[in-house]
Formats: sequence, C-alpha cells, structure tokens
Amino acid sequence: MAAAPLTFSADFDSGNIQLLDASDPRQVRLAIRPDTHSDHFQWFHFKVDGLAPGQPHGFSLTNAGQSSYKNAWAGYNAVASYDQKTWFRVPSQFDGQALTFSFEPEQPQAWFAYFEPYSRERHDWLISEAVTQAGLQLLAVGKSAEGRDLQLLRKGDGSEGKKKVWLIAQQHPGEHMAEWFMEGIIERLKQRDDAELNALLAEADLYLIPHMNPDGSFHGHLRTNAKGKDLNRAWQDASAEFSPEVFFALQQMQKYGVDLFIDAHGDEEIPHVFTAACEGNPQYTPRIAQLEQRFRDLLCQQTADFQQVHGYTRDEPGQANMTLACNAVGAKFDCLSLTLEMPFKDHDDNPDAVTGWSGKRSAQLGKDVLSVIAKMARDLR
Ligand code: GEM
Ligand code: ZN
Repeated sequence: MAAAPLTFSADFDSGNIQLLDASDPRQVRLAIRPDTHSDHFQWFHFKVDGLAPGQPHGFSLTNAGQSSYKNAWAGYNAVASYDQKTWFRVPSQFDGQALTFSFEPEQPQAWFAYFEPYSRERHDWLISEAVTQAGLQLLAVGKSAEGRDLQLLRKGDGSEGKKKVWLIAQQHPGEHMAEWFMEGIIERLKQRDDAELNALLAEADLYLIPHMNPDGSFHGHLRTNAKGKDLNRAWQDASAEFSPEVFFALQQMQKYGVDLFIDAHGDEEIPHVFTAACEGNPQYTPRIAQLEQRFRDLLCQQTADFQQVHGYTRDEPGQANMTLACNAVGAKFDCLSLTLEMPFKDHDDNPDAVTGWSGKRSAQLGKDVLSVIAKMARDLR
C-alpha cells in the first residue's frame, strides 16, 4: 500500500517553513522564510504528518547557505519532538548550501525547529505564575507594534535604597532560549526558603521583561520585530512607531533606574555560553571592568554551563556600537551591563549529546545567574 503523503504545516505560533517538494519522503525539499520586512532568516519550526514509523525520512533546508549566519550550520543539529514537550537533536549535515537531517520516526507526526520553542501560550502561563506563585507585581504593560502585551514584572517593593536589577529577554525573536532563561529566574523566585535569594531581595528589586519581541516570535522571525527593526540596534533612536518595544523598556528604565542590566540572547555560531560587555563604551571605567570580570568569575564558579574563553571579539576603546541595549544602558546608567549569550548548538565545555543546549539548561542558567547577582548586589554601586 502506498504510504500516505507527507503533509507540512507552519501556520502556528513561531511557525516558519516553505514546502518545495515532498514527493520523496527521503529527500523532502524545504526553505526557510525570511522575516516579514527583512532579509534575515535562520529560525525554522514546522510540523510533519504522515510519517511512516521505522522508515527513513530526510529533510533539506535548501536555502540554509543564504541564511543570516550561514557559517553557524557547521556542527549544528536540528531539534525534533513528537509532543512539543520533549525535544531531541537529529543528526544534521551542512554542505555549504543545504542543511539536511534524516531520521526514522517512532510516530506518524513530529515537529522540527531551530531550537526548543518557547510558545506564547507558555509565556502567558509564565506571567500568571510570576504574579500568582512567585510574588511578582505586574508593574507596567507595554504594547508591541502589533499590539501584543510586553509585561514588566517586579519582585520587590521598589522602596528607597534598593538596587534595581533589570533582566530582559528575546529582543531577537528567534532566540527562544532567552525566555527559557527567564522561566528559570521566575521558577526560583517561587522559593520561600532560599536564603541566598532572600538576601538578594533584601538588597535589590528585580525588574523582568520576559519577552521583548512577541510579534517577531509569533511570526517565526529570527531577528526583527513586526516593523522589520532589529530591536538590539534601536537603543539610540527608539520610536513608538518602529520600535515601541524598546521605547517602552527605556521609558520604564528611566522611571525606575538601573543598577545592573542583563540582556538575554542566543548565538547561532559560538558553541558556548558567554557574555559580551561594555568595554568599547566611551564612558567605560575600571569600576565597570572589575564588576564585569567578577560576574564572569562568579558564574564560572557557579556552573559548568558558562565559560569566559570563547565569545565575541572585544570592542576597541571608544568603538562600541551604542545602538545595542547592553552598551546604551551601561552608558546611560553607568552600571554593570551585559549581553548573555546561549548557544543554538551546545555548550561544548559541558556537552549533552541528546539535547545539546536546551530550554531546561537555559532555565537552570537563569537560576545560577540569580546566585551570582546575590553575591554582587551590595557592590553594584
Ligand atoms: C548580539 S550583541 C553583539 C555584540 N558584539 C560585540 N562585539 N560586543 C547582536 O545583537 O548582534 C547579540 C545577539 O544577537 O545575540
Ligand atoms: Zn540576539
């Protein structure tokens, strides 16, 4: 009996694929769709029905060689799931043009993605958990370009003298590890008997924006918002029209102040967890340099899922791109300010052959970062 034809869908939250030819289940030809108003693309997420369990199936992302970070496909393995809850890596190969991956499915349907997706439904649950279970206040709600909520949450009462620690996530919508990181932070804030956390909260309030770019994520974008703007290049000219998400965040930072800023991202190329900082800022000082180094040293001591050997090339003095959140906020508030990068591949210093880097590891990193902030809170000013 002829096998049922394969059917593909991506018309769902963060879906992205274009079907080119599925006539041969062992050589299905696909393409990744660019962001709506931008040439950027790399994020993919789609569902396949009609798989023949136990039979070989092969998929090819035929335009991978034209993606935003084409060199990032080397050493990369796609993620797959049968239930959208448990994700595993599928051996993948890149030949300079197409990324191909094959497997023998256990079930007739499966999902594939560039990284373990963080859905809008789970985001809504996380916000509810934050307010009802973790004691966070919904301090303000901004609106994305298409009118989706941008929640600013606060743990703490905002009283005079408390340090203001800000963490934001997923300016780049395809970097789903960022909201997994925020979930770990909120999960830990549910703890009542966590002495280290209680000491932190006696010293500082936490200001969280768990998702900065809901429109981009919903549309399956890699890099831009619904207006085609790279939000991490909008921190000098944020506007209500083109970058309302950054405009809202800056407005709230101005209102409450910032003593520590962490901007959670994902990196396509570098198979390590790392930070980038403000060494290129004109206002850079030895105080900030010392705080940056202490953060990195403490996080290395806290977890094997961090390192400080690999990362972006350091900016030359005075040569920072001030349109980036990390640099703009660090300069504006003269505070410790970091971009935290998690890999789409794996953290090669502590690899996991089944999952590579994952949502769970991102969440644990969030918990570990809170331990580091607890150790530094008194010294931020
Ligand atoms: C990066 S941040 C780039 C920082 N570069 C240097 N040299 N400090 C971006 O926005 O391009 C963050 C990301 O996209 O993950
Ligand atoms: Zn990013």
